[in-house]
Amino acid sequence: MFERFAEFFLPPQRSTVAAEVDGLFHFIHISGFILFIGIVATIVYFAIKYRRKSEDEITPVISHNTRLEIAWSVIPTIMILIVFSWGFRGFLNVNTAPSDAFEINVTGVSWFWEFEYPDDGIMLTDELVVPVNQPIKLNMRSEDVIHSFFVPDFRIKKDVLPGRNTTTWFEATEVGESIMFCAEYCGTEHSAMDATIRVVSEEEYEEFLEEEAVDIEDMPLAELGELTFQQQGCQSCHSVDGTDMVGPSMQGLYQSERELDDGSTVTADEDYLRRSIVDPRAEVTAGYPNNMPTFYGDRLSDREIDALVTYIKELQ
Ligand code: HEC
Ligand SMILES: [Cu+2]
Repeated sequence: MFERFAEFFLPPQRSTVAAEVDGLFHFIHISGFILFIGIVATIVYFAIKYRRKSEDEITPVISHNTRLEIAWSVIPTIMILIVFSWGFRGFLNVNTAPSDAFEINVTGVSWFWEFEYPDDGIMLTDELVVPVNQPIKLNMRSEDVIHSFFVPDFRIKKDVLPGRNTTTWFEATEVGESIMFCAEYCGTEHSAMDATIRVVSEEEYEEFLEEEAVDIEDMPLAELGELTFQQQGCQSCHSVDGTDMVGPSMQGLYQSERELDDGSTVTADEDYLRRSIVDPRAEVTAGYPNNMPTFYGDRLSDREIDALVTYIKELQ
């Protein structure tokens, strides 16, 4: 019964800390509700009982009531101490990852998330794949502004800051998909800054690692370009079907005349495409904000950049 009641108000409990967080939430919620009813009922009762009954009625002088004063000091103090110790225990629990946790690096970029598996050389953007019943520690930082990593099903939320590392952790308790999103308003595409967390069994996780570790050296350039385009979050700002997003669409870009914000024009040849990726702030297309991330030059290999250029050229 209580479980049903809990899930009526809150998302499913899918991590080891969820039940404790919810317990405290319901304690505060229900005791607040009981107090509210009690206080309102007392107000109504007193208003009726002690209403002015005649013109010359005089109120008796009562200076204090010791028993009542002790009661209304001690009871709330006890309740606050319960909430404090319960909350503090939860706070420590949520902030201290178990020492055997598996680590994943998370980077918030306006407006997508990157999940990097340092030991396996895997980088994902639109989903995070993790094994069930295994503590996962997230080392998080932001590439630009303040973002916030929020997974309602796991009851975790932590700010992700530029120039500083923050961490959080979770242990998923069932196989399935949960949604995570940015909970700090961070600009135009903030509402699209989400990702799926796919919790899989131990065996499926092994399979996932094998699949992801595809030999990129053997991949045809255009295919690698498409993969890189998705894995590097390009698609969160650029469409490939002509739709205008934060940045211009990549469709039909190759060989077109681009007008820059200093009034000059250039032809979008291979070299321009490459320059736009490795040094995006040098030439800014008119009518668009100058906010493409500048890290791609360092991050991508020459082959990956060639692959992106090949892929964009084919989007006619
Ligand atoms: C945060 C949003 C964002 C991301 C992520 C992003 N870009 Fe951009 N990009 C822009 C914006 C805005 C412009 C237009 C302003 C400018 O020229 O810098 C642009 C311009 C470009 C241009 C030149 C387009 C033109 O009209 O001449 C190319 C090519 C490009 N981006 C490719 C990429 C690739 C490839 C990636 C991924 C590796 C990527 N971008 C990631 C926002 C982004
Ligand atoms: Cu954000």
